[in-house]
Amino acid sequence: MTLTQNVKKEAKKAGFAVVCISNPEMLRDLPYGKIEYVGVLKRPEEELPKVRSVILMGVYAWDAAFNIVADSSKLHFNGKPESKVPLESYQLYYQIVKSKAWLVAYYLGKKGFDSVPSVDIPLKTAAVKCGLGCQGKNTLLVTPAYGPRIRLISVLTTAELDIDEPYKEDLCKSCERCVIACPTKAIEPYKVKVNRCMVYASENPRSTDVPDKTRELEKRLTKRPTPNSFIDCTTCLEACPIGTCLDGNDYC
Ligand code: B12
Repeated sequence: MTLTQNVKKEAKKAGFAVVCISNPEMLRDLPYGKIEYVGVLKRPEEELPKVRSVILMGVYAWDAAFNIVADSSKLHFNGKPESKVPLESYQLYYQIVKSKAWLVAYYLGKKGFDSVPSVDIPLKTAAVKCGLGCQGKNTLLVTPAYGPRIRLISVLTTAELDIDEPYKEDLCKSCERCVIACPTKAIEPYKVKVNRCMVYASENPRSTDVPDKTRELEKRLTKRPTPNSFIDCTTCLEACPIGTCLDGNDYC
């Protein structure tokens, strides 16, 4: 077996449902830099200067629990913040994909290649470039087998691996169920109005750029299993019929 085949086998062994390989050259036109309202998307070279290949992997997120966020910025001790606890936010699926990705990075490390997981490159568009699926109207990566129910991570490596072909099909066609389903009307086909997305509102409880209506709906609709945790909204994702194979689903 070639190194590429072995890497893909390791990724599957680690529990990833999908895997594909790209390189910095193929990924040069992605939306790098500042994202409206939230964070910065980095180039693979900023994460690992001698990177030769970028492995994109996704876990199948089959349960709402993947989206639990434990957020100490709102620590609820009789309404007063607890200053001894550091401000941190843990989203369960990031812990899951990172622990699995390290197994792939270690495998390549043992073969002599510098390798590091990254969630800071533009994961959706990178995944499209090596064939995992298309970017849907909800702007998420939509895969033929799992729809958008995939959570992504990359491993950057100095190993020269065989790259996969970009995905060409538009799986959404005329479907707009995600656009219709969003309670705050945050989605236009292929675009999210970030400050209207309930996920942005839950993750930024003190942001003043969230419209009152969105804030009100977020408070009412977001599930809070404990005072300091919430389950990120996935309405636009759950509305997607691709990869669900329910009775009467034409997409199966
Ligand atoms: C910032 C961010 C957010 C922000 C902003 C969302 C956004 N769309 O940017 C907020 C907080 C709102 C958010 C919410 C969610 N997120 Co988020 N988020 C990210 C992050 C960090 C970057 C996303 C990004 O690239 N933004 C940059 C902008 C430019 O990208 P964009 O909106 O996709 O814009 C493109 C399209 O509009 C497209 N476009 C425009 N016109 C057209 C026309 C056509 C025809 C086409 C094809 C495309 C197209 O071009 C633009 C540039 O590429 C990624 C992790 C990562 N490192 O990639 C996770 C990520 C995208 N999020 C993810 C998830 C799951 C969610 C949520 C479901 C919440 C949750 N449970 O975690 C919601 C879904 C909301 C939604 N529909 O986007 C997953 C998606 C997995 C997947 N299958 O795609 C990721 C990849 C995280 C991960 N590790 O898996 N997220």
